[in-house]
Parts: sequence; C-alpha cells; structure tokens
Amino acid sequence: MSSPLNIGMIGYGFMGRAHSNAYRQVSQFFSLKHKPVLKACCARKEDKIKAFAENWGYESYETDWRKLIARKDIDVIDIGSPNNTHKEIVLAAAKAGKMILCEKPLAMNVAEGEEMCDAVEKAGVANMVWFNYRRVPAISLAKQVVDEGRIGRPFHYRALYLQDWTIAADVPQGGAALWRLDVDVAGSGVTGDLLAHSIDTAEWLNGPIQRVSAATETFVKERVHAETGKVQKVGIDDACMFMAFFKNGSMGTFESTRYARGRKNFNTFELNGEAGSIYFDLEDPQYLQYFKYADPKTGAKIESHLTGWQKIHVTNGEHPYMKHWWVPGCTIGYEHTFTNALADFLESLETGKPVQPNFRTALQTQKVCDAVLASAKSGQWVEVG
Ligand code: SOE
Repeated sequence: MSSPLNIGMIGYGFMGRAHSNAYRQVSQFFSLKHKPVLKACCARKEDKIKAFAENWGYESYETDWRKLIARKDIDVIDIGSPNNTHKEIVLAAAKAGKMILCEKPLAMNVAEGEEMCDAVEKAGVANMVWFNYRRVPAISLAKQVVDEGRIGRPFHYRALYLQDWTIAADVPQGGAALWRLDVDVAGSGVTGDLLAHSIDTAEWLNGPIQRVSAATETFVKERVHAETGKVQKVGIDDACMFMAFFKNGSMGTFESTRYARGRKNFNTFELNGEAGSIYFDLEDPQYLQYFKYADPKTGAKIESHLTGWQKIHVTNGEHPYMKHWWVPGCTIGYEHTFTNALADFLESLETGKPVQPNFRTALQTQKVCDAVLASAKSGQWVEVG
C-alpha cells in the first residue's frame, strides 16, 4: 500500500526547481512506499510563488513559511531558501514535528548548525541535507571502490571546485538572484557554497578532516547591492584554498573560486592510495576513472605493461542507482542526483535506517568550513572541532 507524503517546499529558485523536479519523478522510477505529493510551496512574493505553484503543479501556496509549518496537511518541510533562513525555519519545523530536508550548507556557521541538530534530534524528526553530488552514480561508485579496499592506504586527496560567473565587477550582490554574494545572507562565499560540496564528498570517501590551513581572497572588494542600490563592501570569499590532514594520515588540498575563466561547474577530485587511485570530474559526470595497481584481496600487483587508467562508463544496471533509470550506455544528468537523493530519503522512512548525510553529518562539514575561514583569518593551522 502506498502512502502519500505531503511536501511543503520553501523557495522557488534554482534549488526549489531541482527539488520539485525530484518530487515529481521519484515515484515513477523508484518503487517506494512513500509517494511525495506537491501539497504547497512558499515564498514571500505572491506573484512569483503563484507562478511557481502553477508551473510545478503544487496544490496550493503560502507567502509566510510559519503558516506552511502550521498546516496539518504538511508532512515534510523542504528548505530551498537562502542560507540565513535555514535555522529559524528548522527550529520551527522541528517543533511542529515535521520531517525536514534542507539545502546545503546546513547553516551560516557551526553555532547555528549545533542548534539545528539539537532541535531535529530532540524532536526525533527525519532529516537530510541535499548534498546531491553523493548521488552522482560515478561518485557513489567511487565510495564503493574505496569501501572495497581498492585504494589501499590513502596518501593524497585533491579537490577543485571552480566557476567563473562573478568575475565582472558590475555583477551586483544581494537580492533574489545574487544572494550568494551577500555575506549577511550566505554566511560565506565559495567556502560554504562550493567547498562544502567538496568537503562532504571528501569526508564521505576518505574520512574526517582533522586540521586545515587556508587562504582566501576577495578580488572585487565592492559591489552595488541589488536591494539598496548602494555600493557596499563585499564580505564573501571569492576564492579559497586550503591544505588538510585527514584522520587516516593522508593529506588533502582543496581549491575553489568563482574566478576561473572558462570553468562553469568544474568539480573534480582525485584520491591516490598505495593500491590504486580514482578520479572524477563533474563536467564529464558519467565516468569514474580508476587506476588499479594491486588486487585488493591478494595484494598481487597488476603486470606493469598492463597498468593504466580505466575510464568506467557508469551506466550499467550494477552501478549505483542505474537500474532505476535507462538501459546500459544511456546516461542520466544533474537533475537525477536530486531524485536519487530523495529516493534514499524515502527508503530510509521505510527501513528506519537514517539517511545520510543527515544534519549531524552536515554539521561536520560546517565545522570544516568554519575552521577553514578561521585559518584564513588567523594565518594559522586550525584543528577541526
Ligand atoms: C553556485 O553557483 C551553485 O549553484 C551552488 O550553490 C550549487 O550548490 C552547486 O551545485 C552549483 O553551483
């Protein structure tokens, strides 16, 4: 017997669309008991949210998130609104006993994240943070390769997350489209927005990061604020580089910027171990590259004239998530990572096994982000709390 799960979506931007698309398609591709129903969406601007509701097929809309949370016919609150709204909404939604799905980064800082974790844990409500890249089949396959012991002792983790959309000095900060450039709304720049993704993936694959040494730069120091019309100081980090040591003894380097001309959403990582290496590039997302040096079970080395990087086309039924989609060789895309994440969340409601990353796990990422920003400020190595 299927059971409807009534969704209350807050926000109508990029993530509001990505999540809504997942709600609409998950039940068609995954056979799960809980079936999302687009019950209501919510945003302050009535004309925008009304049009959004009509476009995506929401049954109703609200212009005040408190009203949405108070509704008895809503089971799940999904937060796709800017970062500075997450905490207040989470605290109210948890108190009302709603399940909560929250966009990344979890919070503006660790202090907020702690409060949010305490609230959902005290209320005992299901929770997840939308770190969607874990659900790229090739990245999930990377996790499988690591867990199967194919990398062996890890030495190096290397991540890049590069974009180029803020290079022009006349791009304003703030407002509905550009709140990511306004530090009071976003909390930080590339650290919380892009490196949070890289950190979540890194810790998932290679375990906890223990200490970091970072540097940040803000290339354009002042921008017009879209809401006030005034030229204001830019408070976000435009670029961030950091070095890290993982608990397992391996070293990491991370770099992120929105000033890498020509790079649009260039999210890559490489992990080098004694027995093998893996490499992933989001601009070529159907592939996982794997270098096999030794057999994980026997330790026997591959004959050296046959070693080389394998480019695995991650579209077989045996690959993570792919049996739910098309036939081997047919690819899925960016939007499906949200559908896959949602499917995992719905499955967790059936099995009772908490889905990952939940708020507590996302708080760990937030701790690394805060340590990175603290290190950039002090110029010192900082231990991750
Ligand atoms: C920023 O440009 C952004 O939209 C991030 O906020 C998303 O999380 C990332 O996946 C794509 O880039």
